[in-house]
Amino acid sequence: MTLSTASFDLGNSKPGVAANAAAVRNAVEQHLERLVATLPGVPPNLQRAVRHALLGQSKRVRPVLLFLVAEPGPGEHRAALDAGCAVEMVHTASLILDDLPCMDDAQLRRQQPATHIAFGQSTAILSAIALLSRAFGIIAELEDVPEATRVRLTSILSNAVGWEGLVAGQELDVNGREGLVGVSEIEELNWLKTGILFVAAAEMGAVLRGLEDERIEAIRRFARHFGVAFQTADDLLDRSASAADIGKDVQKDGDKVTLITLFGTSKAQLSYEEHLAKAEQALVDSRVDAAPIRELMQRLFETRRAQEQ
Ligand code: GRG
Repeated sequence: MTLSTASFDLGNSKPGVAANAAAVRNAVEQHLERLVATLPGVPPNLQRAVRHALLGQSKRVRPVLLFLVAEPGPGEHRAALDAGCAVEMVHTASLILDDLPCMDDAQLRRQQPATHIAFGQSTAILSAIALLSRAFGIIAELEDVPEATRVRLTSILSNAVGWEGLVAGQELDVNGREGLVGVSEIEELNWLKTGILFVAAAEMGAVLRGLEDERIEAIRRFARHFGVAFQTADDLLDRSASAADIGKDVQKDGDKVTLITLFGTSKAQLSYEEHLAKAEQALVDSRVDAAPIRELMQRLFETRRAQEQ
């Protein structure tokens, strides 16, 4: 795929000055649009379904996180955006599948009808597979990134998605919740469903940037706590927010075992605060530029707090 005319405008960020989270989010949005603007040879209905799922209203947390950790120089924006958008494609594929009647049976996603509602189940499943495959194609084709790095990125993403990753989390969520009896089991599920892709995104940013192992480990720790806090906040919102507020079905957890159903809202809130504190410590340990990452987290969690009220 060639994108030779693409520009990578990050608004008011200057070379050598860390990008701010909002500008990166805009750049991600534009880049996603470019990646699926013209898809010659793709059946029009499938193309519409892919665009519907991918370009719906989203916070774009994972690609923004990847980019902020990567801190690319001006000539390196494209690779960081490509890699971030690949993670976003994987995430979108997981949302399409999660919403299907045989899984969460959701109607609304990203402020619009879920993909299977808009296009039918068969096209929804095919668009998820298409997005998942394209994600790995993008990583394989990253320009100006050494082959060894591309292989490493592929391995990180593949492990995060596969049978020890998102897929395992979904299996436990759909068919194994009754086996969850304590905080650690539920947090393991939250890790597999959400934390693991946060960690993959952040680690991919760190690998693209060429950070040494000890700092990559701190980044992984940061993203793990951030992701688990994010999932707990999501569970809290499922109980308290309206569908119109968050643009997806609520009360979907129903009888599912979560931190909240087992231990109540205040325990879940406490766990969320503890994970945020640990995320902050790991961020400091990683010695990446923390300011824009804190900005990303503040925006996310402030919006969530407002929606909970
Ligand atoms: C083969 C890719 C693939 C997945 C198969 C279906 C499945 C396994 C996993 C589903 C995992 C899942 C849906 C977890 C929920 C994670 C979560 C917190 C989603 C909401 O993320 P946000 O809030 O959404 O970042 P937006 O829409 O803002 O991007």
